[in-house]
Amino acid sequence: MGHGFGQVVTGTLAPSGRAAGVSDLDVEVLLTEADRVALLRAEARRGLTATPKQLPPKWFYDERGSALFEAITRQPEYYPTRREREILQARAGDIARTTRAATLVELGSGTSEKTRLLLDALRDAGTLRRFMPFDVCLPAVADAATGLRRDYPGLTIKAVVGDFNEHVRFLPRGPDGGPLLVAFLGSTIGNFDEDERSHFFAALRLVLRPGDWFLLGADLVKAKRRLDAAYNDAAGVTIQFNKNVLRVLNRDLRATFDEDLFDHVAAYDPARELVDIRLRARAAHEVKVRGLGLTVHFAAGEEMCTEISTKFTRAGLERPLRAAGFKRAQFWADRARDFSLSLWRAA
Ligand code: AVJ
Repeated sequence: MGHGFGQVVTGTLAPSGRAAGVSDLDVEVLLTEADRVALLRAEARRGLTATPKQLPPKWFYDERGSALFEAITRQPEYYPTRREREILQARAGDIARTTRAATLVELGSGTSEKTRLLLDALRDAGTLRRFMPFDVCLPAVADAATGLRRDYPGLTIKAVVGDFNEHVRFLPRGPDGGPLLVAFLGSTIGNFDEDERSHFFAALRLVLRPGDWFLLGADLVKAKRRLDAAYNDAAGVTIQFNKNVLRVLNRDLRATFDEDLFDHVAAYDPARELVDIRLRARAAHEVKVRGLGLTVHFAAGEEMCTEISTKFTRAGLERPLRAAGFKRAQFWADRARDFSLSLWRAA
């Protein structure tokens, strides 16, 4: 991508901070609200004028989108969250004893619910001093930080607002020493294509120092019928989540998308080992994106890609990590071998 954002604003959010209840929160803003809208504009313009049309998945996650994703994780068909929690429950103690991390960074932290398993284990090991939730959405990091501050009184919390695709390289390291553990959970890595994945691992590796750690949650290749079910839940929550990106464009770019003119389409492609998630136009129509001065034509049946969710084999996952200079310490799966958690050392 390579947009020139990244004006760094450090400090304590005043009570006028735009998320409620975040006064006194130590926040480093790598992506300001103005940057966020500029990035959305650039990415929406590029994606809506491309053939085929596409939109990056990060724009699902306004407050409503984040809540819809949380609801997805509770659907019976959506196994990844439960499987990853199972592994974390079994291994958090190992992770804490192996890494002896002083700082835990969580990329794409969302509600940080599973992170508590790591925080508890690191606290019990007696090494943890600092937690840094890192997310594109200020309200999401602020909520996470506020809840954790109550429950972990001895912990220093520094929230970071950024786009981890762009901003991992600006991750504030601090002078305080002690190993850093960067956690990237939930198989968010599956949203990246091959190039983005290699670029991300390389950028992350440059931030880490020898003795630092990377913990990666990644979903594994499995039967198509289970993957198709996981991304087409019977309650229809995934439909709403997918269409939420249209609401975000309507609100932030003054667009005129009509959700009812699109169908949710999600299917596992075994050849590419990914779930391809799209919105398909039910009828030919035009959408105005006033914020971009753009009119976008959709043909009947035209599909716009809104997300890929890559599924991994162990070898396919490990190759680009090794290429980026990581050394594997552990590779764990749940009992059903549905999901993986792997621990990597910067070397
Ligand atoms: C948050 C990217 C891991 O790919 O499974 C869930 C998002 N999309 N259902 C995934 C998602 C549709 C999720 N990630």
